[in-house]
Amino acid sequence: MTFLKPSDRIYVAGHSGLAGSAIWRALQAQGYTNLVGQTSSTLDLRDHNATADYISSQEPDVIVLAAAKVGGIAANNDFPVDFISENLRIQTSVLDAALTNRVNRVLFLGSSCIYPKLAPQPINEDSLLTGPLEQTNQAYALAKIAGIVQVQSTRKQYGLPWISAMPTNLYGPGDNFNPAGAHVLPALLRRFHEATQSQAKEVQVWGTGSPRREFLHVDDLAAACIHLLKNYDDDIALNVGTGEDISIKELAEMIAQTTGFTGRITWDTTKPDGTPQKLLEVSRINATGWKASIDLANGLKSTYQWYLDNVSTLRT
Ligand code: GFB
Repeated sequence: MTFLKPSDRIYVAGHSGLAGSAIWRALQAQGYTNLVGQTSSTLDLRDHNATADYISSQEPDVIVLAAAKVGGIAANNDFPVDFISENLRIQTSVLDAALTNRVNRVLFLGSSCIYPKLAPQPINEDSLLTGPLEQTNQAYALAKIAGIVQVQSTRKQYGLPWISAMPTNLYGPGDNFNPAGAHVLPALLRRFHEATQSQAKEVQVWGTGSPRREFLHVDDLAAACIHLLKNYDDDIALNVGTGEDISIKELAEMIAQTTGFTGRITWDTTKPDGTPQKLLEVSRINATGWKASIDLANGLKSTYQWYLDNVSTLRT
């Protein structure tokens, strides 16, 4: 069952972001060269009409919807209106236009933070919508859940083989290292790097350090997305993860070692911890033949090197 042909025109919405740029790179490396994409400055996906015009002009065979307004716990906590409004507009713009043009294959990216705050761990796909959400990112989570339900509804009402994936926390080249909006891994890489450079005696990390997080390198995610586009056709948004997690404290210690920081680590418990744990159960996707391959120690090293090579031109 192959849904992806080398000649297919593939629109990667969000192709300059963390996930989208990795998917673009992986598609090119696998010989898919009929790729189209627009940056947010040339096409505002929150604009329903502009998006409809673009998709009908490009007539893609496949759309990967990797565009979203994303951010770490602080950004989600501080700007919930932006996260729900912008993501709902981006999703309905792209998915409505994909339906109007009967785009045969759509892959929508969810996020592991959309599971219930206290879902049994590791989290099985069947846990979706079975309990209250984590307050700090409920707005974003509800937008993402709406996207998954719109994909499932299109399968039911129109019979189109659209699918969704549910990635865990992502990291890697092209990440957002801006302290205000960054996720924990890039935020700490930058903070520990700068502390080492300035020979600071201590680095303060948010929260208690006890929450646990699973980190998937974005090149692993990209390989999973292409694998699913080729082989998967069902309603469930398959979990995409490594199946392992670590505490924020262990992550901070790994990043201190990666960046050569030897000072003290202190904890700012006025900052939120967020979900205690969100480890994904990945037996379903593993059974389809995909497994994560980039371990966190090596992924951290290569991402730190990417940061050093690009720090002068980074999104700040
Ligand atoms: O990646 P992150 O910001 O978001 O991780 P979530 C937050 C965890 O890392 C919390 C701790 O326990 C924070 O207290 N942390 C420690 C820090 N130091 C820092 C720091 O300097 N910056 C940040 N950001 N965190 C997000 C959702 O949840 O997961 C998003 O809010 C998205 O919607 C993302 O889904 C994947 O992992 O808690």
